[in-house]
Amino acid sequence: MLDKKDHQYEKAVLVGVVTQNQDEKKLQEYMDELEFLAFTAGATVEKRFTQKLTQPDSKTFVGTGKAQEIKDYVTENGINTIIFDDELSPSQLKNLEKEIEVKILDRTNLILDIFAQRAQTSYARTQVELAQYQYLLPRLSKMWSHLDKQKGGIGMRGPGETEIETDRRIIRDRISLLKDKLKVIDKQMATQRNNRGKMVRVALVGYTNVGKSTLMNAISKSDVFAENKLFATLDTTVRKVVIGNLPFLLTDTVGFIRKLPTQLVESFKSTLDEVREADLLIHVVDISHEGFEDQVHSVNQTLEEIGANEKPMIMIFNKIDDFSYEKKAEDDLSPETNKNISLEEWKKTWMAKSKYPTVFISALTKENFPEMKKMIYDEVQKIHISRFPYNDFLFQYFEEEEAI
Ligand SMILES: Nc1nc2c(ncn2[C@@H]2O[C@H](COP(=O)(O)OP(=O)(O)OP(=O)(O)O)[C@@H](O)[C@H]2O)c(=O)[nH]1
Ligand SMILES: [Mg+2]
Repeated sequence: MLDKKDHQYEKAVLVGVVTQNQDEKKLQEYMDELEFLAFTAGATVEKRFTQKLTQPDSKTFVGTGKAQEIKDYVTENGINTIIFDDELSPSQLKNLEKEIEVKILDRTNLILDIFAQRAQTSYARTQVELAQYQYLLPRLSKMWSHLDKQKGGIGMRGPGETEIETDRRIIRDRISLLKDKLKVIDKQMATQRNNRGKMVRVALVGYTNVGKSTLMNAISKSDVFAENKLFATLDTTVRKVVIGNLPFLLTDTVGFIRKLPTQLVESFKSTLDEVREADLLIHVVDISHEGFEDQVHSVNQTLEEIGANEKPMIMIFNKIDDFSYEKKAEDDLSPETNKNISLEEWKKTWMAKSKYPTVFISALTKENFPEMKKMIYDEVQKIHISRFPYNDFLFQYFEEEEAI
C-alpha cells in the first residue's frame, strides 16, 4: 500500500485505550482508523498497543506498566513516533516524552498535521495554522526540546517546526493576527455566498473518505480531487448543477471524523458555514465500511455541534459495489457483525428508520443514479417552490432519461 520510493515513511506505533465496558472489536476499529490517519500523514505502523482502563492515568495516560512495555519496544525497534488515539493533556504529553524520549503525537496532532499537508489555498492554510497554534500554545514549554536532531516529519510541519521554542507571547500575537486575517476572509466569503443569490444551496456532508468528492464529480461533471486517503478535500468547491430543469448550487467540502479537534471546528468556521447555510444536506455514507453506523452518528453529532442538524436532508448510502456480505451459517454462534447483514436488509432497515429520503448508490459505477437524481430533484424542488412560488416552469415533470 505504501510507496516507499516517493516518501520517507516514519516508523510508528499506535496506542489506544478503551473503558472496561467498551468491546475489543470497537477498539480495533478505532485503531484501524488511527492507522489510516497515520498512513495518510506518512507513517508505517509497526505495532499497536491497547489497554482497558476505567480511567486514563492522569500522569501518563496509559498505566505505568504499559508505558514501560511501549518504551522497551520503541527502543528495541528504532521507532520514531508514538501515536495516541486520544488527545493527551499537556502534562501527560510532557511526562510521556520525558519517560520514553521519542516523538509523541495524539490524534488531534495527527489530524492537524494531515490538514497542514493538505491545505492548498492560503485560506485553508490560514485556518489550519490557527488551529495548530491554538493546539500548541498550552503545550509549548520545552516540548520536543530534546528531540532537536529528529526535527521534521509528522507533527513538526507548520508552526511546530520553527517556532516551538519561541515565546508564548509571539504565538499569542500570531494567533490574534491569524484571527484578524480570517475575519477579513470570512467577511469576503459571506459576501460571496450572498452574491450567489437565492438559488437553492445543497451541501454534501459525511465522514471523511465516503465518496463525497467522487459523487460531486459524477453529478456536476467537475474535477474535484478524490483519493483513498483521509481528508482529500479541505477546500470548498461550489458548482452549479441542473437536474431536469432545476438549477441549484452543490457544495463539496471537508469531511468529518470521530473526535474532530475542536480547534479545527473553530478555525474552519467559514468552511463549515457552507454547511450551516445550506438549504439541503446530502449526507453521504460509505456502506462498505464496517463501522458506517458509527460514522453516521459522528456526522450527526458534528452537525449538531455546528447547529446544522435541523435541515432537510437526504441520506445517500454509497459504495454499494464494494459492499461485501458474509452470510452466517446457522450453527455459527459468534456475534453478528455488520457484514452478516445483506444489502437488502440494510435497505429495509434504513428506509424504515430514517426520517429522511434514503437511497443506495455507487458513485463509481453510477448504479441507481436515476433514483438518486429524482430524489435530489424532489427535495430541491420543494425548497425552490417555497422560494419562487410564481415560477411555473418548475411544474414540468422530471424526465429520467434526460441528460443531466
Ligand atoms: N468502490 C467504490 N469506491 C468509491 C465509491 N465512491 C468513492 N469511492 C472511493 O473512495 C475513496 C474516497 O473518495 P472521495 O470522493 O475522495 O471521498 P470524500 O468523501 O470526498 O473524502 P474526503 O474529501 O477525504 O473527506 C476514493 O478512493 C474513491 O475512488 C464507490 O461508489 N465505490
Ligand atoms: Mg473529498
